[in-house]
Amino acid sequence: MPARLKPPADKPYVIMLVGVNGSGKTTTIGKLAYRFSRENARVLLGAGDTFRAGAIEQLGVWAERTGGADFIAHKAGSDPAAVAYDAINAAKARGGSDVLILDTAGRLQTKVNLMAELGKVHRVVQRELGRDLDEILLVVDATTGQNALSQGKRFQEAVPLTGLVLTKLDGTAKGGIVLALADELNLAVKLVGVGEQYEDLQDFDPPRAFVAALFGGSNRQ
Ligand SMILES: Nc1nc2c(ncn2[C@@H]2O[C@H](COP(=O)(O)OP(=O)(O)O)[C@@H](O)[C@H]2O)c(=O)[nH]1
Ligand SMILES: [Mg+2]
Repeated sequence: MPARLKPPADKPYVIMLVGVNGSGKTTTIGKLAYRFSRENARVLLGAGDTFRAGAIEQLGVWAERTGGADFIAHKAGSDPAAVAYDAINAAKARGGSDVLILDTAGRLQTKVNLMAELGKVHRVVQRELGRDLDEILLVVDATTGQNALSQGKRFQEAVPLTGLVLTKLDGTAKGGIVLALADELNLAVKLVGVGEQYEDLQDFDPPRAFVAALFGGSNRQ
């Protein structure tokens, strides 16, 4: 259980990842599944990206690699809310899952209909679960510039975000924008991606020097 995530109360513990294309949602899900599976949690992955070619298979590969997470998918092009519905109900079934992680299609924050679709997926999950999701994480690529602020605001309007994931920090000394974003949205950075392998996910617990380095400044404090 990553230390910065909300402690589990009810089963299933439900996490949904959202963000623009290529930010690292599916990879982060693989890493999270690996982490939960290592703690002997029974993990179910919901293939909510029904839009991008290959996205369902990509998640399926992660499910296998991480030691047999269960996997719920519909056909490519199908309604992501229907996938979410089935995933929640499979997770809730007797003998169901400890953890459900829902993937979503990447979407530009400027596409109003896609943001509305995300809102619909969220409402279906909430309704079927009978409570709020445990975590709704916005995944942000560390190399993103000022655009991260507009991404964050629009995603927060569409769904109640609970935290941020900063990915690709291995490839850049940037990433400072996410701290401005965290401040703007009043959300914590909870996880950091530092590579493409399933071990490459860290809890975000930065020493001051690290924060200063991210801002590109000195660490005189
Ligand atoms: N170097 C590096 N690459 C990453 C990281 N997270 C994701 N990626 C890569 O970024 C690309 C897009 O990731 P993906 O998970 O498919 O993004 P999605 O579209 O948001 O689901 C893939 O090539 C991943 O391997 C990371 O933390 N570090
Ligand atoms: Mg994806």
